[in-house]
Amino acid sequence: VRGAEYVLDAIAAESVGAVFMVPGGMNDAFMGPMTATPGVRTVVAAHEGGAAYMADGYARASGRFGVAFGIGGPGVFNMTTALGSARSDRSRVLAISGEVPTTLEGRGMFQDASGAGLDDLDVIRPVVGRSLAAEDVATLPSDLRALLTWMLARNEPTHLSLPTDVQAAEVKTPWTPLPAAAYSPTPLDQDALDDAVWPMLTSAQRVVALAGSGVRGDRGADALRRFAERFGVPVATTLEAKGVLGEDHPLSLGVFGYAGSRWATEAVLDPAVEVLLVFGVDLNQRNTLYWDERMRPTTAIVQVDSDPTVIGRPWPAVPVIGEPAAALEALAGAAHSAADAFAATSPIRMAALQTVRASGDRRYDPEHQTSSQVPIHPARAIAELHATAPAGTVLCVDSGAHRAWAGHYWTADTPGRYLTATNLGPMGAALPLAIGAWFARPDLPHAVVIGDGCMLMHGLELHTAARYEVPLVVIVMNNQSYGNIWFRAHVVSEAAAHLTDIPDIDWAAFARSLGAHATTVTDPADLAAAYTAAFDDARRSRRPHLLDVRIDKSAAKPTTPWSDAMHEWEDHH
Ligand SMILES: Cc1ncc(C[n+]2csc(CCOP(=O)(O)OP(=O)(O)O)c2C)c(N)n1
Ligand SMILES: [Mg+2]
Repeated sequence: VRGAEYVLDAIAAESVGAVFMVPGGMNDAFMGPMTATPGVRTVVAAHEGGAAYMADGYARASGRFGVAFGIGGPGVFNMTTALGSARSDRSRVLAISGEVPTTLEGRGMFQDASGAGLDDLDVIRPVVGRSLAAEDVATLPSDLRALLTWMLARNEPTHLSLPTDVQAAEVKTPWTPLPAAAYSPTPLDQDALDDAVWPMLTSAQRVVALAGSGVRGDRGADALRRFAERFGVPVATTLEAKGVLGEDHPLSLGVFGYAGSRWATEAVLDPAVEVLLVFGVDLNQRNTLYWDERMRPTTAIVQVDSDPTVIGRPWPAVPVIGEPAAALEALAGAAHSAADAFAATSPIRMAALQTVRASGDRRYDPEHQTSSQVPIHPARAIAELHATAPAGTVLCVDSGAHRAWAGHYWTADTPGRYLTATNLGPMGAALPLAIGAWFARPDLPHAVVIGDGCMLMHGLELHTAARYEVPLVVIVMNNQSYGNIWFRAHVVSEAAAHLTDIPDIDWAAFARSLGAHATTVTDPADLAAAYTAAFDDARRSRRPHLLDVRIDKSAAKPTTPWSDAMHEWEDHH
C-alpha cells in the first residue's frame, strides 16, 4: 500500500473510528484512503484548531486516541493551541500533516514548512511530546509506531509530518496492531502499596481521596467506586475529573479546587485528616486552591500517578507509580489483615462525612438556582439545564465565568460525562470537543455550555455539527461580555470595563445561518421548556440546537474558596 493508505489502515486497526481534518494540497493523497478505509469516518472541520479539539474530545470519550489532519505550515500552526491544551490535559492526540516533497525542500515551494522552510516541527515541538518527519518511506512504519506508543505511554499528543512523496511511496509490510497493554503501559509499583500505603492505612482513621483525570476509563471509575465503598472513603475530584465518582453517590464530596463544592472544601481542608490519597491529579494551582497548606494532612499525602514527574510536586508525598486504575483495583480487592483493619475504621470516616453533608447544601448559594431575576441568574441557567437534560448527557464546558457556573451547579452523576479543557483553559475548546466526543459515543446526548466570547473563537464549528448531523444542544451563556475579565476590569475604570464588552449578537440567527436550529431565552421561567424542546428537537431532527440564554454578567461567581485563597496568596507573596 502507499504511505497515506498505510497510515489510515493503522488508524483503523487501532479501532479509531473517526478522524478530523481540514484538506489542502499537501494532504491530497489522504483523500482517497480517508473515504475508502472501512471503519474510519472522516470529518471536515472549519479550522484545524477545531479538528485538533475534536480529536481530543474523541480521545477522551473513546479511551483510544484522536487523530487530526492538516496541511503543514498554516494547518499545523492553527493546531498549536489545541495541541497545547491536549498536552496540558494529558490527552492522547496524533496530529498528522502533509509536507512538501523531500526533493523540493528549501526551494521556495508554496507553503514549505519543512526543516528547510518555516520548520513547523520546531513550532509545534513544545506543544506535543514528540514530533517526527518521516523523510523516507522506509522509516514510516517505525516512526508511526514510535509516535503512537509515545502518545499512549506518556499521555501526550504527538505529531507526524509526512512529505507528499512519502505519502505516495509504497510500504511493503502491513501495520502490526499495538498490544492492548500499550494503552495502559505503566506497571504498578505494588511494593509501594504493600510496604508504604497499607501500613499507613492500617492505623489511619481519617482518610480522604482526591481523584483526577488520571483515573481513566470505565475500569478506573469502577475501581474508585468499589474502593470508596469498601473502606468508606469520601471522594473529592478535580474539576477536570468531575463525576469520576458520580456526584449523587453517598461518598461523593464533589469538586475540590476551582469552582469546588462546599463539602469538598471542608472535608479536604479539615485539620483532622490523616491521609490524603491522590489518584491521577496534578496538584497544580487550581487543583489545590493556590497550594493551600491545609491540604497537607497530619500523616502523609499518598500520590498515585502513571507519570512520576508530577509526584511529589508541590509537596513531599508517598510515591506510588502506576496507572491509578490499576492501583485502585489492587486497593479495592486487597485480601489481607491490613485491608480488614482499614475497613473496620470505615464508620469513623462515614461519620465525619455525614457531619459535613448534614451541615448544609453541597453548593454555595444554592438559592440562586431558583432566582427569578432578569437577566437570568447563571446559577439558574445551569440548575435548570441539569434538571431537564436527558439521563446520561455528556456536558462539555468552555473557558470563562461560565466554567465556574457549570462546574459548581451541574451535578455529574456518571463518570466520563463532563469534559472540559481545564489546564491550559483555551477559549473555544468546548464545541469542537463535544463534536469529537459525539463521534465516539453517538448513543449519548451531548450538550455544550459556552460563553459568547468563546463562540467568537470556534463558534463556526457549529456548521460542522450541522453538516454531520451531530445533535448537540449548545447553551450560549450570553452576557454580552468577556465576563470573567469584566470582574477585574470594572474595578479599574469604566473605559477598561468597555474593553470587555461584546456586542449584542443574535446567536440564534447565526446558528440558523449555519444550518442549526435555535431559540433565544430571556425569561428564566421559559428555561425548562426551552431546554426540553431543544434536546427533543436535536434528537429528532439530528441537528444541533443552539439556545441563546441571556444571563447576568455581574452575578458573583461561586468561587469563594478560590478567591479567598487568591487574596491570601497575594498577601503573602
Ligand atoms: C484563547 C484564550 N484567550 C484568552 C483567554 C482569557 N480569557 C479567559 S476567560 C475570558 C472571557 C471569556 O468570555 P466568554 O466566553 O463570554 O465567557 P464568560 O466569562 O462571559 O462566561 C478570556 C478572554 C483564554 N482563556 N483563552
Ligand atoms: Mg460572555
